[in-house]
Amino acid sequence: MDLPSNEFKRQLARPGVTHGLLTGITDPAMAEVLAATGFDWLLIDGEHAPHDVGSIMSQLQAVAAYDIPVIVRPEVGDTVLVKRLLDVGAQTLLVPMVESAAQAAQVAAAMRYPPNGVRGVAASVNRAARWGAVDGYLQGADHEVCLVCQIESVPGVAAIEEIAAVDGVDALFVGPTDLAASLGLIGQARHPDVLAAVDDAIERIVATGTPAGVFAAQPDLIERWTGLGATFVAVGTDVGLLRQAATDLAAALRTRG
Ligand code: 3PY
Ligand code: MG
Repeated sequence: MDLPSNEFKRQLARPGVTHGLLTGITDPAMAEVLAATGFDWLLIDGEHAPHDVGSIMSQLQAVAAYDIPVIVRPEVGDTVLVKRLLDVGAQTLLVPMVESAAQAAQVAAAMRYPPNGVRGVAASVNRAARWGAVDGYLQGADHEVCLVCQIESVPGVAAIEEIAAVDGVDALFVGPTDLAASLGLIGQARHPDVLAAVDDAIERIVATGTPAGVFAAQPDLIERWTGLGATFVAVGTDVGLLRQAATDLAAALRTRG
């Protein structure tokens, strides 16, 4: 069989804006429910959700039946963890808190086989190669991986141009929540100084010619940051959407008496 194409990487190369959802509920059924709702991509959140490599594989398997690409966010861009996630079939990784070109280069190397990188080789026993059924997996895998570095701290913002220039970095994604904390404004992601810092980060990423993404869960912020050139936007989380819908329903029932 053919090596699975990385549709998220193809989306990045096309003009236009894509919208995705974060999933932090670890059950495979949750990813499957979201896969059929019409979004352009899903992001499995291994940074903040209680995931392990096995539960991430189960969500990837559930979503594989649907026509939607998946990004996986590991808790850290550790070389061994990156290898394990790629081996279970993740193709796009969103690595949190990248703050230097050296850090980005380490993750880029972890995602590619020698001589391009340092990824360990075991194609016949991993899901990425469909347990050995994919022809030419080892030769083609480097072309289908996609690295998105998350910019979400003052040092990360300062290093945007250097990080974007690293070979193997495909896109940068701005995290307003952690950036607010790094600016001394924890919990105030809508503070004018935070919004201005996100504006600046997006404009500078766009100026490098690298695709820019951002987390923006409110319509005005989606408009603001796509207006500055962000082309892939995480617009919500499963927990947030579920909680809001349940809270609204309960409130509506209470007002009926
Ligand atoms: C942040 O805003 O810090 C994020 O990580 C968004 O996903
Ligand atoms: Mg963050």
